[in-house]
Amino acid sequence: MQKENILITGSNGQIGTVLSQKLIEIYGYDNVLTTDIGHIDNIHGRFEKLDIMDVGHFKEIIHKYRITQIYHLASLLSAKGEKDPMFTWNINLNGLLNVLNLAKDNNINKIFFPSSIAVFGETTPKLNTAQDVPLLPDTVYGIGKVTGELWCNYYSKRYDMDIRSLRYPGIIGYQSLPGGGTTDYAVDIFHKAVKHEKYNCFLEKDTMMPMMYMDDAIHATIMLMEAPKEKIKLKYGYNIAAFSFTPEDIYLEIKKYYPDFEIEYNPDFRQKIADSWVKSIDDSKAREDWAWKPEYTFEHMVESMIRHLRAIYKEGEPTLS
Ligand code: AKB
Repeated sequence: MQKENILITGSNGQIGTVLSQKLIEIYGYDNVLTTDIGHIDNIHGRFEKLDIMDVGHFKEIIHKYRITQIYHLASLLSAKGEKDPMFTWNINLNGLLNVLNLAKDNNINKIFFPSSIAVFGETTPKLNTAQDVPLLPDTVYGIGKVTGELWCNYYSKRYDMDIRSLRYPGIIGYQSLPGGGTTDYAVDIFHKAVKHEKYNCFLEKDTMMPMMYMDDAIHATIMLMEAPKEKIKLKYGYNIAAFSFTPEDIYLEIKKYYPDFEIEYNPDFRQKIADSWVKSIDDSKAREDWAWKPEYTFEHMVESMIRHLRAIYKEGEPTLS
């Protein structure tokens, strides 16, 4: 069996932090290289500073570490991306094209591209949204994900490359903090509750969005990447789903653990982004093709988040990415 050497871009991010540790656990410390634009202390793996726009340096690193697989997580998220659309487009789309071209020319045998529910938009049916639906996103992040999926599909077919992709819903985990997304509130709210502080929510109380616990998101990623190639029928982002809820739903569930917990709703520009996305997802294609199934229910996720964050805060203020 060929020895795999895995490179992760954006490994300091919300998903990257956790996925890196999982990949090290599976493939071993010496077979995983974490990379990001800067270093942070809570990555416990081999690390190289890497700007994905610096193709020359990127190529050197691929050769130096004999990289065979790339998990390309580096990108700006939906809310932050709106601050400078051209900059976001450059990093998110041209960054992906750098990865695809380097992979094509340097014997990379597998690539992971994270897509998102941000591909959906105004013309997409909002409930139980199927795999193949109209996509007309309102954010530059969403445009980058739709276009990114199309490029992945193109490179897979044109150059016979093994590129795999998931459309992540909002991800909730205790191990890391998200930054710059629209679904971030669903992580922030836990930190406030555990610290006995009031939460100021940037969305309306009845804004329903698809979400997933971090453990399930990592599990889905590993399942997809380890599935036999013939099982991967879609060369673009697979829908995956776990549960959907509103800020009021999660507030009321957390209140069961913290009866004095208070929330205030002050929607800002992120409300429009959330409204343009869908409310629930049909992930039957992923279930059929590679046997995807989430483990965590909404209630189980809330219990687990609170249990872990209580333990983390007992040690003092957490040093999360
Ligand atoms: C965001 O809110 O931008 C991300 C996403 C859903 O892709 N969490």
